[in-house]
Amino acid sequence: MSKKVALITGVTGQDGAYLAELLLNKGYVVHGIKRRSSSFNTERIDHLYVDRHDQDAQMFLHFGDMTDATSLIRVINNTRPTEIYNLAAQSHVHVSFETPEYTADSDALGTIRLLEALRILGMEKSVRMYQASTSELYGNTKIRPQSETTPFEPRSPYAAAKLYAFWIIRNYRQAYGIHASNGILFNHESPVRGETFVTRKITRAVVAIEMGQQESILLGNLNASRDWGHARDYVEGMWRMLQQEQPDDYVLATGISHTVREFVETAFAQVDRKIIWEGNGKNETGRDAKTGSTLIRVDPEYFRPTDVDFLLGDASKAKECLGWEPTTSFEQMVAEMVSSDFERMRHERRAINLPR
Ligand code: NDP
Ligand code: GDR
Repeated sequence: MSKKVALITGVTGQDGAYLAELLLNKGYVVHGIKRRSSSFNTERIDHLYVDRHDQDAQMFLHFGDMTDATSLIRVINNTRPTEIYNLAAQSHVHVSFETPEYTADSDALGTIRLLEALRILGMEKSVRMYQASTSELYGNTKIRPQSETTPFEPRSPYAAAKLYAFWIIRNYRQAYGIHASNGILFNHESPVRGETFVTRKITRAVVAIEMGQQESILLGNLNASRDWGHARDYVEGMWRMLQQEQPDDYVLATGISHTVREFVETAFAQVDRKIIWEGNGKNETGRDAKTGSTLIRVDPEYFRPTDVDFLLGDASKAKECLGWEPTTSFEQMVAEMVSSDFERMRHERRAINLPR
């Protein structure tokens, strides 16, 4: 039997790295699209990559960009995938308020460029496609928990762009019979989560404070609540969606929501620090219960023009149809992230030979 061939856009990102590893372990040939950058951007997948001249090479990288249709057509034509995972996106919600047009270009129009590339190449009946949709689509809906039938209320340029992508996937499924599925994924994190998302920002800060390299951390909305899972579990769900006979849309979530404040408390608990909160809103601070030193400060800079207050997912459909369930608890995930950041920072210290 010939090998399955996957193409991953956004292969250099958190999910791209976990998914590439999963697919390689399943025996796929994996092609990834990476964009040109002035500094190295393949750190998350370097451990998976072997030189393409090597006989054992199963993973290949290609330059391309979601804003450049010609590059997408060329890569798809050259690689002839059987499955496409569209993970590439300007994925930072706050940044999308600063770069709304670019966010729409890469996240919304990028998706239609991929779909059209399949039609242009006559591959719309032979490829299965996964679209990285998001719980941000629900915005501040009052319906809890949120499932596949909950109406969307996007509250950021990012969410509005992803809304277009969600619907164009559905439309092309209906209009042209493309096997394209939306995964409506709630927040998922890991040790390789981007450093500016709140979870990784916190776990890095816990370690930097503990190692005496930083005194405190500046954060925004501590009351926002998210349904946080582990990226390793969620990429398994993506793959399962494309193994179904029929394309469909599925929520992946843990069914438990925690505030940013609780994330902070759980992360500092890993180093035996208890936080005492004082003040409120934009004047709130968090102090170390033992030493009294201020570890958390709220900075209005990190508040968004509009934020999403509370997300809680209902993944019953994925459980029933895909047999998918999260395997990592919130506490396990936070512990893994803090411990990995410790390892990384110790290694960096050694590398630059700082005194201990
Ligand atoms: P990351 O931000 O870690 O990765 C995004 C990837 O997209 C990176 O490889 C990035 O490249 C690439 N990229 C960005 N813009 C372009 C472009 N114009 N052309 C080509 N590639 C581009 O995101 P995650 O891995 O966390 O998320 C994966 C996808 O899932 C995203 O679409 C995100 O919006 C969505 N999502 C994520 C959730 C989460 O909690 N993680 C939840 C729900 C949806 P580079 O490395 O060069 O920056
Ligand atoms: P989110 O993730 O917006 O949910 O999008 P992020 O970690 O950026 O924010 C979560 C919540 O924390 C609040 N917050 C802060 N956020 C950041 N980044 N930095 C801070 O200092 C800070 N302080 C408080 C935010 O206001 C927000 O309420 C992520 C991305 O991965 C999207 O691509 C994905 O679609 C959704 O998750 C599901």
